[in-house]
Amino acid sequence: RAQKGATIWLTGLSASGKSTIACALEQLLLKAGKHAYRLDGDNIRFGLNKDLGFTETDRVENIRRISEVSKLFADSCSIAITSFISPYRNDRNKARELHREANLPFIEVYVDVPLKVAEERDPKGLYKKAREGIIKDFTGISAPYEAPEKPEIHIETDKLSVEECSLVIYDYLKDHNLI
Ligand code: GGZ
Repeated sequence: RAQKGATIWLTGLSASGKSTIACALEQLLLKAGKHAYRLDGDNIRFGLNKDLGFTETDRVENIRRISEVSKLFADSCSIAITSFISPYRNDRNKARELHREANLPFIEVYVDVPLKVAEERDPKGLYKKAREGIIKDFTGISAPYEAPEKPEIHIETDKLSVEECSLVIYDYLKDHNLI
């Protein structure tokens, strides 16, 4: 039987590990011969969404467009892996609803890390700049992050390795007959 599609929706703070886990998961899926495609800041925020910034209105629109695009990938029998902060519960629920209406699986993954740990990692120095007020509206510092209440998968990236995190998602897909 041909592969079904699905969207794996990663959500979490900056520096939580979303992109790294998305890459590792994509590799696992490709090695298993599955179609997978990552949507992230590099291919969305610099292209389709380059007109958008980080105000609440812009983030809502960012996530709305990504929801529609991921749905198209899932509909084309690919596994879409999105890695965006997606800080608002309402926007993630709308993405879920969009998939539900189209009868496409939607797996919300809460990439959970304590703010303190994300701030210590600070790979791009953005938290430091946010604390100094150089970057405004920074998620976790000066803009909200609404944690998922009932995600399909909850991973704590300060407790598991990248490989373990990606395997948790991969095993979930297998167990639910999605790959
Ligand atoms: C949060 C910001 C901001 C502000 C720039 N707030 O760690 P990164 O650098 O590589 O990932 C973050 C990315 C967040 O973009 P998203 O499209 O995922 O956000 S959202 O879902 O909320 O629309 C960070 C960088 O962009 N960045 N300014 N103010 N993150």
